[in-house]
Amino acid sequence: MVLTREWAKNWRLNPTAAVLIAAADGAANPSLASIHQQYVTGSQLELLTASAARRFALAGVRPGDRVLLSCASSIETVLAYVGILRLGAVVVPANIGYTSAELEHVVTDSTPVLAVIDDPSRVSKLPLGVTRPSLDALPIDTGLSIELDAPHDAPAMIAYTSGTTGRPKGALLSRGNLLAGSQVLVSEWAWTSDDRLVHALPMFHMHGLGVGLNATFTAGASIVVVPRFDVGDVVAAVRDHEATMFFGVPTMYARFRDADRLADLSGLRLLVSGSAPLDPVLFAAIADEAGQAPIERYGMSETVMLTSNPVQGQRKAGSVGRPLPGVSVRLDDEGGVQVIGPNVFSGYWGRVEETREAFTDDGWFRTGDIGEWDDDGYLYLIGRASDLIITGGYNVYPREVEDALREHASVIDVAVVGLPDDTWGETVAAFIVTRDDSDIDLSALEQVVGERLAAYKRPRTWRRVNELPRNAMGKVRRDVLRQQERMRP
Ligand code: MLC
Repeated sequence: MVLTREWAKNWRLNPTAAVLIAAADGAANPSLASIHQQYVTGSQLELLTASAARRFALAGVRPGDRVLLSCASSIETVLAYVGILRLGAVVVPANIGYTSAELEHVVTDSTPVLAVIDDPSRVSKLPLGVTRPSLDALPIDTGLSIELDAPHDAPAMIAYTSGTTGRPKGALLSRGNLLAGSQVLVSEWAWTSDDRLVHALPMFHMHGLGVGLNATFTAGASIVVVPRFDVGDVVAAVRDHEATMFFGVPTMYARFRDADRLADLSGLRLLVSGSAPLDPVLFAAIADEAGQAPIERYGMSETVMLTSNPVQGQRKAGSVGRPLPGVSVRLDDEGGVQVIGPNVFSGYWGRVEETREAFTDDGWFRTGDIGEWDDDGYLYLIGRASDLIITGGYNVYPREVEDALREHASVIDVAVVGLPDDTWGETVAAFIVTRDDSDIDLSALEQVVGERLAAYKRPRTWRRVNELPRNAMGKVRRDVLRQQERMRP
């Protein structure tokens, strides 16, 4: 399916960097390259994504229909993603690490007509079936014309995010939201068609999709996709593809530090860190060894990106920077961060009540984060209104883990908290009160969470306690649990 270019034979391609994409159609710019020495130019990308859109259309997908996308990063994943959007259908990304139960929830809630998924056996009974990202099982492309002129407010993505109220809910983003989110980054980060981004992020969350892919296409730039993050593979991709940018979560930079490879990022024009707080000590190590301070920015599934440190000007450690142009950010009386702008989603799919609660009466979205400004207008995130844990850039809501644990008969009370960790930022810990003062049956509890929750949500620390510390209102004192853990010998 993907065409081979003659000149590509001379291109030094690291076998572990799977894909190079350039949306730009410059003669010198390849569009897609794979470990099999396959390249796609900008015009081929145009044809292949139109073909993907036509295949979806022939299979029966209509504009506005939801299509589940749950795939590892690859050429085919990118083509399918763009194909769904070109047809005017709605992408529903799902983490490939979700258990069957988590995937089932997303399917039941978003009612996709079709699933594009690495392992088709994981989803059943969709109206138009299930296909692999190669799309070979879909009808042959007949040249049917795809002329999409969808309005900006047409839905484009439903991004699932867990919450304080139990099961994950889908943030509904329009085409205009995604476009505004990527356009502003292209201008703020001075992205040009000469840029080449090493993309080692998952292609099922806002960081990898809304920032990595969308902004690259908006800029007409290139991507080297590393299908699974690995320090050596990223270094090789940077070197072999003369990359200019790398975006990562702090855990990725911590792994560079631990491997003593930060200096290998020094040739890049831009290093961006997001999805979790970047420890100022790690910030300083990157600045020292990679020769430039990383750009910290702030985003969410519901909003694409809100703020960023500047390309030109001071990049402050511990700050997520200033509001992006066109995006307004304010703090309420308790420091709660609120946002309004063309990037902000319209609500949660099918959840009227939760949508109403998420917005103020005058239309600002309550992010759930607590912030403060400095005198230069830089925002610092100093806390969270919810008990959200961020581990390796993934959000984990304690409520979801606690609910899973309560399913086990021996658990009579439980609190899940985040413990600080040098590599993961935070790790998940469970404090459990068991029936009859019995010891924890660890393998039984691990089985309970293993059946219900993706690996990143599962506790890594287990403690049996006689009772949970509570305040006068009966609310669990998670700070006390964290403090107790710090004091442990
Ligand atoms: C993997 N594991 C994790 C984990 N990732 N556990 C906790 N937290 C995580 N983030 C589990 C694995 O399943 C495995 O479990 C064990 O940890 C060791 O796995 P590993 O091989 O060492 O991990 P790896 O696969 O290398 O993944 C680490 C990672 C990955 C950092 C590359 O977590 C990652 O890609 N993170 C980025 C997440 C992201 O894109 N976030 C953006 C959200 S959008 P076991 O049981 O098998 O041993 C957003 C908005 C914004 O937040 O602003 O960007």
